Amino acid sequence: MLGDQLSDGLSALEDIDTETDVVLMAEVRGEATYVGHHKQKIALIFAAMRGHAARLSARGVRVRYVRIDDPDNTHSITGELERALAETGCARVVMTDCGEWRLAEALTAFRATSPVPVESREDRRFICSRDRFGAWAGDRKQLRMEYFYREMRRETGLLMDGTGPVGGQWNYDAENRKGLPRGLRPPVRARTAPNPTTLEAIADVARLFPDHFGDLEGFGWPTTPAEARAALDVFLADILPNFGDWQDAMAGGQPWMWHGLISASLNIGLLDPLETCRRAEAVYRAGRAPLNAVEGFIRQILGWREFVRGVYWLKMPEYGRRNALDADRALPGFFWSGETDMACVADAVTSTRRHAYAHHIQRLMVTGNLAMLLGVDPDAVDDWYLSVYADAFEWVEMPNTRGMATFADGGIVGSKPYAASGAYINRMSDYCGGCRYDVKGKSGDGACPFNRLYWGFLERNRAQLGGNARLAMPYRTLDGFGEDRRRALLAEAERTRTVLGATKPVETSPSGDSHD
Ligand code: FAD
Ligand code: DLZ
Ligand code: SF4
Repeated sequence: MLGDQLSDGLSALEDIDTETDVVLMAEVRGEATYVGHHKQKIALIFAAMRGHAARLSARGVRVRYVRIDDPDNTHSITGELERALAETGCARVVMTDCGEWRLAEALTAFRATSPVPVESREDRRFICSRDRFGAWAGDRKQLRMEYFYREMRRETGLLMDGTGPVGGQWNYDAENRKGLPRGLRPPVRARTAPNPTTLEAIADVARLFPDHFGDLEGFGWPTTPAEARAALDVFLADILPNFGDWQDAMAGGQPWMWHGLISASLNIGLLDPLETCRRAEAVYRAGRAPLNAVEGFIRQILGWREFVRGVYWLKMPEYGRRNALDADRALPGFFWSGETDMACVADAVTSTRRHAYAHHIQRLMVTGNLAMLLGVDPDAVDDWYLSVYADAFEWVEMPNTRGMATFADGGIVGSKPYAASGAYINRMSDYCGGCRYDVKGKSGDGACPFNRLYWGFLERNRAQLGGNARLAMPYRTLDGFGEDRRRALLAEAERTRTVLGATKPVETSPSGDSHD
């Protein structure tokens, strides 16, 4: 049982015989360092694994639990499988399909040479199976989340009125793009106080992974299903009603806004996605939250989360090599340090460092947008996103990064790049007022770097993007600038790329030990 398979009812355990069977769980350096995960992510996984093992043991299940500081630990999942087989004499291995291509490959290789039969069962915690997604994708020319989402609504009956969507519309996104009115502050959010098991895991990570990126102080993630449910209860009652209206808004020093903070709990198995959607629907049906909020929330889980997972398994491993815009720059060092005068970027990185969290619009429109405008190599972008967030697992991280945020997949996840100048960030946040740069400035050192990078991005990628109908308007504007101004803009954007990218990036070693 892997560190993101901590669900009751996991397929590998559904017919467990507590007389004879042994559950293997192993804390291994291989998984903790294949990228330099944020310290909070490692602490979360270790705490949640330890808690889950204790609950299984209390139910009479025999658990072979290998701790990170076990002197005999081989520090890889397959190494621990081999050691367990040798020491227990078990006659077969049963597992649940693993979530990342990298480890799935290693387990396939293990299976090929295993002395005992190895069975890998479907991960039934997802709403849409990989086969079901493959059947939906079929030979469609384009995979669009919206059409997939409608199928999922019909199949699950979520927010359905007979055969049609509740309220007559499938998607209320247009109502969910409001900027934050001046003076409106997001609610104070209660985090989960670390329980004794969590405190012990935090201490272990501080001792064993001191050089990994990120702070451990202020750790507030649920590490048990009960804690995750309690946090979800509070969200559904108090926060969800406003989730829709301010879903795309950002504010300085406000990491949480009206977001659910549930991705890490969902991804490691402390919460069930379908049950979470049904509970949100019940809040709407009881008249305690408006439709735009509840539909928006359910769409993120039933739509986006399931869609990106389907795309990942459909397209890997080729997807992980995609680089449609030939991006080749290094990731600037301020993605790790947060030391930049760009107030929006500094705030997103600060939140990331402190909490192993940034909300969706920060990931998409601030750091992701900037990485795309700068032309950062998608491998470096993936490495960063996979390292820095508590909820990061490649099946969900990669399609968001290589697909949604940077268009490196060439249009599989989204129909156009989410490229934006400073005007978008200004409209959706209060960052620009306190920034050294002038968001309205078009050129010169004092002008917002996003502005010239945006036009430079369009000009630089004209061959790949010029024919995209959804970019017709910005390209018309760019063409209206005339040849000389376009050339000057491109030159200034290139200088900005060099100046911003010139900060020596911290090497991303496989152990990630130099990330802080
Ligand atoms: P909320 O805003 O409250 O949304 C509720 C839930 O919907 C989330 O918990 C999540 O499970 C799901 N969801 C929302 N948007 C997406 C999405 N685009 N794709 C998949 N699920 C979604 N999410 C991860 O779980 N892991 C990642 O590694 C990850 N990397 C990302 C990288 C980039 C570049 C971008 C743009 C997005 C990424 N996301 C990732 C999606 C999204 O940003 C996070 O799921 C969300 O910020 C988590 O916070 P929350 O629980 O408060 O979300
Ligand atoms: C992320 C992670 C970490 C940090 N540590 C472990 C671990 O020690 N043992 C384990 O079984 N799983 C861990 N994980 C989660 C795995 O990386 C994850 O299960 C795979 O990447 C498949 O999604
Ligand atoms: Fe970000 Fe530009 Fe606004 Fe500064 S002016 S906060 S860099 S968008």
